[in-house]
Amino acid sequence: MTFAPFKSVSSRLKRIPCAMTVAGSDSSGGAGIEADLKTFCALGVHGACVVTAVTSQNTRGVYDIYPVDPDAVKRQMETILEDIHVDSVKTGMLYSKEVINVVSEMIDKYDLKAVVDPVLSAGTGDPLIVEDGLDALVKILLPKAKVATPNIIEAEVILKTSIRNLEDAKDAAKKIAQLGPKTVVLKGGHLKLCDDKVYDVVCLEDGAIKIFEKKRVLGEFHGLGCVFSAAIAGHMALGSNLKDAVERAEGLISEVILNPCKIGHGRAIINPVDNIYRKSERFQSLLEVQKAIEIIESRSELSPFIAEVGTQIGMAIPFASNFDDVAAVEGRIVKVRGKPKAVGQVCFGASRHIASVILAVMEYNPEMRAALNLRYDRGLIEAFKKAGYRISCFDRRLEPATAKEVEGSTLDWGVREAIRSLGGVPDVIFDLGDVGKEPMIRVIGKTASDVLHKTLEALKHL
Ligand code: PXL
Repeated sequence: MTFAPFKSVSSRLKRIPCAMTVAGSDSSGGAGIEADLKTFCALGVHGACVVTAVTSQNTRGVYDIYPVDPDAVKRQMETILEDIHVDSVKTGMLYSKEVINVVSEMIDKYDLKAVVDPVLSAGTGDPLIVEDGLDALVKILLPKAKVATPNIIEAEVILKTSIRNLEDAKDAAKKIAQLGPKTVVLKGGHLKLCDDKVYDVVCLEDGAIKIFEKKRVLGEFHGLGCVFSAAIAGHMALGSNLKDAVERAEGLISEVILNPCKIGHGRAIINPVDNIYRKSERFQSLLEVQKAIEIIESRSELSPFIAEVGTQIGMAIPFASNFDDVAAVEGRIVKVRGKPKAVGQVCFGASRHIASVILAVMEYNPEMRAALNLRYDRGLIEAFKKAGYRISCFDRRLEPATAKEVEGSTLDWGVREAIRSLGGVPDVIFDLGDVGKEPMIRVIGKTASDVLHKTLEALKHL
C-alpha cells in the first residue's frame, strides 16, 4: 500500500503578505527601492519592486539619474499585478510626470492601497523629480493615496507656503489631506523648534490630528524617509489599519534611528534590518551562555575555582553599548554540595560586574565578547600560562581616587590597565584584591564556549 501525502506541496506553502515598491534605485543601497525591500523584509513581508529610475549615488550625493521609460514602469507593474496579489504599494522617487501618470493609472486599475512618499529631493538636496512632475504628483497621484508622507520641505513646496511652528505644521497636514490622501503624516525632522524634539503631525482619516513627539536624534541620515513609508506599506500589507500602520512605522523608526551605520564618507544610512539582527544576536548570546552553564554545572573539577562571591559568565551582543546588552546568570554560579550551580536564569542585564569587564574589553577588541570570573589561585594562573594563554593583571590599590568614586568603575579601570600594560587584550586578567575585595581571575574570549574552553584547557595543566 502506498501513502499519498495528505496535502499537495503547493497547498502547504505559506502565503506571506506582499507589498510593492515603485521607486528609484539608489546605488549606495541606503535609500530608494533597496531600503524599501530591506524594510519589507524586516517586517516579514515579501517585496515586489518596480524601478522608476536608476541613480548613481553614494552617501555624499546623487551624481546621475537614468530615468526608466514610462512604458517599462507600466509593464513591470502589470506583470507583477497580473500574477501576484499585492496587499499594498508604496511610491518613492517617480521622477517624471509620465511615470507619475502611469503609476496613478495602475493604482486605479488594480485598486491598490498606496502609500505615497512625495519625494522631491534627496537629503543632500539633489533633485529627484523633474520640474513639471510636481503638478502631476499633487493633482493626480496624491488624491489616490491612502497615506501620504511629506516632510516639511515637501509640504512647503506642495502647499507653496512656509511651515515655521507646530500650528503651521498641523495646518499643513490638514491642507494636504484636503488634496485627497486619507491620512497624512507630516514628518517634522526639518522643523527645528526651541526644544530637542521632533514632532510628526498626522492628520487621520476622520480629520483628527495626532502628534508623535520624539526626542531629536542628532545626525544626518540617508534613507529614513524611504524606510518610514515602506514600513507603513509593510504594516498595511500585514493587515494594520492606516492609523496602526503609521504608529507601528513610527515605532520602527524610533528604534532604527538609534543604530545608523557608517558605510561611506557622507551621511550615515539607516539599517531597517538592525532589529532582526539584534534580536537574533541576543538569542544566540543567551543560548551560548546557557550552553556554557550546562557544561560548568557538569564539571566538578571547576568547583575549587568558583569564587567566594560567586562566579559569573557573560556574553555580549556585537556592538554592545550597555549592561543590558550582556547576557549573564541571575544570582551567579555558586557551589552547592561541592558542585557548581547556577542560581537563576540566564538573562540580559543580570550582571554589572562581568558586563563591565566585557564592555571595556570590547572597546579594544570588539570580537572578544565573553568573560568568566574564577577564584584566584596561583596554580591556576600558572596552568593558564602553561596552556599558552596571555596573562595580564592590575592592582586595585593603584586605582585613582577620582575613578573609585564612580560605582562599579574599578573593573572598567582595571581591565583597561591590564590591556594597556600587555599592549593587547589578554586571555586572562587577574588581580590580588584589596581590603574586603576577593582576588579574582577573569578569562576573556570570543564566546561563552570559548572562555570555557580556555578554562578547561588550563585545568589540564594543573
Ligand atoms: O529619500 C528619498 C529618496 C528616494 N529615492 C531615492 C533616493 C532618495 C534619497 O536619496 O536616492 C532613489
